[in-house]
Amino acid sequence: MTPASSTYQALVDSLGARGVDVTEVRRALAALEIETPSWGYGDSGTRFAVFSQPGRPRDVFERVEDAAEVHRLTGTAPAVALHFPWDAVDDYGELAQAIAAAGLRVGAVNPNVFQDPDYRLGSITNPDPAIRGKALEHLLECSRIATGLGSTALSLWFADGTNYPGQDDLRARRERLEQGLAELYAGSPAEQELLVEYKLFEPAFYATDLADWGSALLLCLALGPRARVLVDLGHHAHGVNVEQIVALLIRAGRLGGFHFNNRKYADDDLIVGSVNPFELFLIFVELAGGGRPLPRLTIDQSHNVEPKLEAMVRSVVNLQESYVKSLLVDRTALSEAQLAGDVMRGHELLLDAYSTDVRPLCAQVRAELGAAEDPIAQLRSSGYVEQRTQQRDSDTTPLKGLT
Ligand SMILES: [Mn+2]
Repeated sequence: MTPASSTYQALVDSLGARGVDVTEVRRALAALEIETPSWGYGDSGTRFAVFSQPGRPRDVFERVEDAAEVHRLTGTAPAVALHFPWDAVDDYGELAQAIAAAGLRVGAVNPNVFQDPDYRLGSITNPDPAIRGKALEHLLECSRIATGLGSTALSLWFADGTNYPGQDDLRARRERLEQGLAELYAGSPAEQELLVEYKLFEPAFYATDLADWGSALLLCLALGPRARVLVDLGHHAHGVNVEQIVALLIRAGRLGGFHFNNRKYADDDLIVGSVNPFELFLIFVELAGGGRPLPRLTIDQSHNVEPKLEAMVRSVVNLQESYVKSLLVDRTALSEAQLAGDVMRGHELLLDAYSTDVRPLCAQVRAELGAAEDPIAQLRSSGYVEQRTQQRDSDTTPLKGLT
């Protein structure tokens, strides 16, 4: 017996003694699916600098290649979320083929209505109807691209908002938002989910048009059943209880998905679970205990000083571990403690699960999936990054897509 397998067996024995159905936990982890973002692989930066990394992908085809490597190592990242026009190509059939050949599928499609100079005062809330029309046309185009690529979700985030009191009429902006998205809803196919993401502030510093889960939920309720709220961990005020938002949205049947990342201050887009792993665990406790299938789970991060591929692998591994820990919560005992008003027992039951070292179990399941027992070590020893650096940084062939 190898040291790794003896550690695994010890964990299985101790979980069994606690009454955990280990087979069920392993099955659940094997079924976990995380979408990684194409935009998380390429160059990114802060407002102050972009630090290019050796071997970074230069177009969507190379970003897909890196996403496939993350899935190969972790076994849990079979879908890649795309962003347009960043991932725009002339031939979407060719892109679909490349994604399938890499063993992946397309996750959510993310339109971009925040970069064009026309959107200085907003996209679908802009006071100028012509600019609102342009934004709506891009959203509808992305809906068509999503359909063509076999994606079942359009993930919507709007940078819309105002910087000064009096800059625009708050109610008029809301009306424009509702009208524009109602047109998108009507113009998108029945199998396409519309995920509505909210964010407290930035780039708007006075009033963001979709600032919180309440404003997103009201919009979704007005639009219809396939409009659901997307929660991004970096988009709340400090101290906001995100797991409670998750519980409320699950209860309302309107939790559409997650953008995982972590933050210390604002929308920092750090590796998920790196700053506040306990919060991540508590979110999974709500997700796993909601009595519904998990919603769409996507990573939305920007890796600036850390190696991008390793950061993505670490993120998926952190999600695997957090999810497994949430499955270890003794729900029956928890419910009994809660009904009995036993405050400390209820809290202790969560700590029991959170404090369990689940790494051997995750390693075992990854191995069974044909992925890596230790994905980080395998990435480092495989030479993947070095090979891509050599190939990509010396290749002068014109690229097929936008960078
Ligand atoms: Mn996001």
